[in-house]
Amino acid sequence: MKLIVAIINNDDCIAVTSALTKENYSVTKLSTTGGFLLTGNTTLLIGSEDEKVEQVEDIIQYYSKSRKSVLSTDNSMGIGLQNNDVPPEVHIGGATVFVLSIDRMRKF
Ligand code: 2BA
Repeated sequence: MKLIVAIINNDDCIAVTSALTKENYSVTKLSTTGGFLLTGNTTLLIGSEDEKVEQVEDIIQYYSKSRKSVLSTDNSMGIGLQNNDVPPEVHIGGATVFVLSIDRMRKF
């Protein structure tokens, strides 16, 4: 059993979750914030059998698009934006996916 933790762009959330639920995966959606840009993103939790992890990753990859984000110099934004060494544009990957081994999953 694995727990897949996928950080995706808010704009891809509907497409990714729709595709996963269509394939009968259970998904929990968390509203999260990236620590660097301090802008909203979406974190999905997906419990999956080991042999289905690859299919879940393929779906996430297919529906997640990489983007460029222009950095604001507004000091009210994240601490990362106040660093003069930071380039004016950052590449945001389509999705960042962690796969964790789970001892067991139980539902009561
Ligand atoms: P943020 O932390 O807001 O990062 C947005 C983008 O800014 C990153 O895209 C990366 O291109 C750039 N970036 C992040 N930290 C940086 C730094 N210290 N210096 C220069 N540029 C930096 P992605 O790598 O595609 O990450 C997108 C989002 O995924 C991140 O949003 C964060 O919420 C999450 N994430 C990515 N890697 C992670 C990790 N190793 N652990 C936890 N969360 C991660």
